[in-house]
Amino acid sequence: FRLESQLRQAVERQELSLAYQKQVGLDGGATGVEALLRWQHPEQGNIPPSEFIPIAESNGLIVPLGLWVLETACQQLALWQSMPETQHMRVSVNVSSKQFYQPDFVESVVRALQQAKSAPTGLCIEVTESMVLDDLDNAMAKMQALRVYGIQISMDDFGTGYSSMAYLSRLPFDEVKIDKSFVQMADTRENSNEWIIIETIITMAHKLNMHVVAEGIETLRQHELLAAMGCDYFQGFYFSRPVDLDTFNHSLQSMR
Ligand code: G
Ligand code: G
Ligand code: MN
Ligand code: NA
Repeated sequence: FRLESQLRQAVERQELSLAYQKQVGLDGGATGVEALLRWQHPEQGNIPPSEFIPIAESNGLIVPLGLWVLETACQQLALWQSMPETQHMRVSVNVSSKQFYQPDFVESVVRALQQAKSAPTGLCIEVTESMVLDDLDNAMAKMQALRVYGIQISMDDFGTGYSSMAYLSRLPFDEVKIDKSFVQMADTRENSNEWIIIETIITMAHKLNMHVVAEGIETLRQHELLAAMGCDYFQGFYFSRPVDLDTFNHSLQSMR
């Protein structure tokens, strides 16, 4: 209960921040970032999202928190878009089911983009399969509305659900993110069957005109195998951990 009331005040007290984890293309250059919410608690230090996001989901706080994430990410996106070196950088934002199914979700995303004066094509919304399956028709309508604005949609944690394959072909995703558990499982066994599945996912996604991001890349071997299989973008500790904004901007500069 204490954590809950403290979370309520976290936005005003400026205890929330976004960490950014870069995504890279085949040449190793940064193509975008995933924004990940962080809570710096005054006494307890950094509380992981796995602890406070479920609380926020159960009491509805996720809606204002999620809005803060969107607004902050869009402001940062506008800054990157205003500089020639980073003008094509894409920012991916995670949303929760409760947030996504708010009747005014699409409007709130568009408003955040407009207020920040950022181009919608630089924003990607990450949704999970289980979220979409909660209310398929409603989800479809929201995804189509987002796409009218040029906002991208990613299916996060792909491979962990039950009916991923069937729904992927029916829903207007721009991107599939192969879940890190899959990438890591695949690396633990020689000639692992998981690699066959990953390769199949990549082939299928490409045929559906979606690009593929592999997350949870921790080793050179994983990167090389996935690149050889035609994966388009890569994310994971091998390239960078999620870092604060200053660290991220510095890493971009030092790459030049
Ligand atoms: O770095 P990592 O520990 O950040 O994130 C753990 C989990 O928390 C991930 O599943 C991620 O999707 C989720 N998460 C991180 N940031 C956000 C956010 O801003 N909104 C929502 N809904 N989930 C987030
Ligand atoms: O569920 P979602 O994909 O949004 O979560 C992203 C989560 O994955 C974050 O908690 C992030 O810190 C974590 N993550 C990112 N790269 C790696 C990695 O290479 N290895 C592991 N174990 N976790 C990672
Ligand atoms: Mn994600
Ligand atoms: Na994921």
